Amino acid sequence: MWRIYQYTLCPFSRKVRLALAEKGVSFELVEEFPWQGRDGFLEISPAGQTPVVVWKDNECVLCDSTAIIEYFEETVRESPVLGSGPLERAEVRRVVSWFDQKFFAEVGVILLQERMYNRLIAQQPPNTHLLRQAHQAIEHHLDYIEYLLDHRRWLGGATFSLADMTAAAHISVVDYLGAIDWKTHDQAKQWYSAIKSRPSFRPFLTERMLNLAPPSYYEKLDF
Ligand SMILES: N[C@@H](CCC(=O)N[C@@H](CS)C(=O)NCC(=O)O)C(=O)O
Repeated sequence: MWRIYQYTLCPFSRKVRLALAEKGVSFELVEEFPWQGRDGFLEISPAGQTPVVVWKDNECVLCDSTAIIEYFEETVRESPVLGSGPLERAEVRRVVSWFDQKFFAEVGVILLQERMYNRLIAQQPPNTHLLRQAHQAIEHHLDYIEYLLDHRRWLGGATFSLADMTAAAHISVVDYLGAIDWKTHDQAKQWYSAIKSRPSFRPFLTERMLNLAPPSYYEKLDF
């Protein structure tokens, strides 16, 4: 059985969990908080980052969400997540990179730092200036999702793909932290609602970070 070292609000771990579940790969979860810098964890993760995916007694160790998913895409033929042709795969990878890099830098990492880490670990008040910037950036990203959905059925093209899983993974963490105003983004809301209903996504609705509750609408399919 594969094991995923992760914590519930890590968007990159959510992305890997979604992709593996969609491909029908079974796994168990090991809770790992990267900021603790645990010795045993640094042995399998040189960068000290989650997620890490491990087979049995570290016979096979995979790090970095993109490298992990590419490995499973190459070794498990069922339910490809990157798309079918080279052009489609290039577009899926572009959207994945948009959310892993741009969205995470402008929104995700700020909210995780200010609303999770500062509150639970550093016990400091959040930086309201940074939070305001992140909230403004969320609006642009939701607009961009709606722009893509004006032109195609799913974010990466005609079929549900890793582009949708990655975007939903990042958005779900920010949604858990109460930062999304869905009222002004109906099209993005419909897209996210469809992903929330998938069996691969369901575990996220009920998982909780200790001492940090999500808003009440977070777990609702009709929110
Ligand atoms: N490029 C990595 C990024 C992973 C990442 O940034 N993970 C965060 C948790 S969400 C982490 O471990 N941060 C701790 C650190 O960077 O020291 C991936 O795609 O897996």
